[in-house]
Amino acid sequence: MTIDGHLELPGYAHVYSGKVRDLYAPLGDDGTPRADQLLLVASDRISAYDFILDTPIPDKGAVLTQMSLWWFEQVADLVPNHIVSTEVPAAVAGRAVLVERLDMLPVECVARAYLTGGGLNEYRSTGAVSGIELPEGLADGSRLPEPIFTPSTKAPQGEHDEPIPFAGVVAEVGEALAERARDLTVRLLQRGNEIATERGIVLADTKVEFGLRGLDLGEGEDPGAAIRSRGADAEIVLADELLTPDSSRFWPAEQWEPGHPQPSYDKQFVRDWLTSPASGWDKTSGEAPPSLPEDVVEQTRAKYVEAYERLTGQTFRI
Ligand code: PZK
Repeated sequence: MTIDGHLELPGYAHVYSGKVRDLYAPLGDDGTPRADQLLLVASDRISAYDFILDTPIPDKGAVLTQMSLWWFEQVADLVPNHIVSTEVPAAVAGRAVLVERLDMLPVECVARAYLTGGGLNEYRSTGAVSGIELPEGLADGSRLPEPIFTPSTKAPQGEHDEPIPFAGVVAEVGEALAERARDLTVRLLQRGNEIATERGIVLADTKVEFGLRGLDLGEGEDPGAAIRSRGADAEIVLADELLTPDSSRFWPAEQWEPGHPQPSYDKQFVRDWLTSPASGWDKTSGEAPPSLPEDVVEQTRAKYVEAYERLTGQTFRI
């Protein structure tokens, strides 16, 4: 471990760390970072109430990585993906993938099949979400008549993404690419729910990341300008993770009941303990949350493994 918390991986240069994942660039024969590939490493870190907890959930990174890989296969007929290889250093075995380096679209592609969170707030104040008029009388957790595209900005680390209308995506990437990203995002969530709901999991919403293959950026060229002018001629590729509990709200299908916030499939034990008197923590205090007790860690690990096993029908092995 380095002082700033990421792993020291021989043959790789650390590029960037998100809240729960790290990016590395493989070094080429000349010892410099390759421009065409990245190593995406999922950690066992977990967030709750906008904090990264100091207690890891063992195997979370591996479960979510294997789940993404499985989902990529389930949607391979809809869109190509960025995976190059699952052969990775032993230190990150099972929780890292080697991926094709793409030119990422500068927007968050979000689809919602059920109404909750920020979408519900928008609906309550305007009757619409992302400019899409919805029927009256919807409640927290209601299933939408059909999944909708509700994009947001890509906020810098530590800031929150802001919802934008579809026209904002068009302004960033051009109309043809905006329409492709919208249609793909909605189809991915639809496919996800066709599979997940019959296996006991509702995917309320999801955030997906797309990149472009073959944009062929010139030296010093502005990527945004290149995407707007030539993006529609490039190939759109699914990147990052797909339909995991970190990118999507997972709800237990059996307990789904509109009219109140739905329990989280994966994080409910963590939330319940953190907001119970046992934790001694006040989520409005601004203080960092306390470490999790062993039983909460173990129950939460079991939920991630259960989600993987229910979805894939495969036994999780590290
Ligand atoms: C890329 N992120 C988000 C993910 C982090 C940050 N295939 C790609 N090509 C180029 N860039 C990215 C990807 C992917 N995936 C993804 N940022 C850039 C991210 C994981 C860990 F720290």
